[in-house]
Amino acid sequence: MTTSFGTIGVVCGGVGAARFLRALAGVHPAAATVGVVNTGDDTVLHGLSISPDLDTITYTLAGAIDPERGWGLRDESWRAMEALARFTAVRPDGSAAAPTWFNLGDQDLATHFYRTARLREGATLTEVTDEVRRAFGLEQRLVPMSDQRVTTVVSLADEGIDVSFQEYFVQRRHGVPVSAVRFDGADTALLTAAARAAINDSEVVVIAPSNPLVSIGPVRALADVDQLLGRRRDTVVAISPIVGGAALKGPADRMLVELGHEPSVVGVARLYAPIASALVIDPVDEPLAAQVEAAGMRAIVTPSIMISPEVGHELARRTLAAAGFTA
Ligand code: FO1
Repeated sequence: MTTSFGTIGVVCGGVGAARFLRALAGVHPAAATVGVVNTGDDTVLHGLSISPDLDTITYTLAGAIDPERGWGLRDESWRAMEALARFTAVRPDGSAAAPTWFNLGDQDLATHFYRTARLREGATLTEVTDEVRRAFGLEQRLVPMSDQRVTTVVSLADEGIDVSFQEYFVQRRHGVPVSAVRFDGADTALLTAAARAAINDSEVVVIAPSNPLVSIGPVRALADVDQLLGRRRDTVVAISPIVGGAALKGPADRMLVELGHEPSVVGVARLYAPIASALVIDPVDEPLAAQVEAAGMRAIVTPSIMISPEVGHELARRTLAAAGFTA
């Protein structure tokens, strides 16, 4: 067993990852944690560069997240969105101006204004993310998976069209069947140097309880990521986002089925076995532990629904211990 303040790298999507990072901060120094964050959900609306997963994690760690929604800022107002609605009546057919289906709160807009302006000045997303992190007073480091654009594209089974992730997730409330997912730009986009270091050099890498297909999938689609993780899989631990056959949040369970995977911890284990040696599963899934092991991963059984800080801390401790690391 190692006891140290070594760096923990966490491969992250949105809400589940944010809550895990918050829990991790209770058992490990925040400054020794690096989140490698999915940017496949990023979008441009009103000319603004929006990075939902980066912002969800930043706001959660800063204690500024809206606790009910799990995204956006608490005590938010929506005056800008209300004012935008005025223009939808006069918008000519075919114009995409003034979209109101994606809700941007008045304070949240400030983050997008800043990110957009800095990117236009030539800053990288890595630099801007660090500036936003410092503005919110976070000690954890957060790094985008890539400084180049990678776009998660979802093929809709019924409509027979391809849409961006947010058009699927928010506009259609992730309520329509999906026939395929792809990550445009992932074949040429580079893992950022900071993300590569977090994945390669951290003492432990945790794959957060995020959607394996559309949150962790875009990170894995970048060149080298699976090889880097696979080379050190003994110290890579994943936390299942599926508990009792259902997603803790979002459409992961339905997506797994629609894309040909089993919607259970066993399906998750089959996806992660090449890159991680252990899968943390909730006691409700203990009967499937042998199948997780048959899929090639050690099953670590511990409560994984972070209903209280204590449960979160124990989850974080057990996750690190699974890689031989004591917090
Ligand atoms: N999710 C919604 O369900 N509806 C929204 O209108 C919405 C707006 C939004 C604005 C900024 C932001 O950072 C996140 C937002 N989200 C919204 C959440 C976002 O779509 C999801 O968290 C992810 O992309 C999935 O991880």
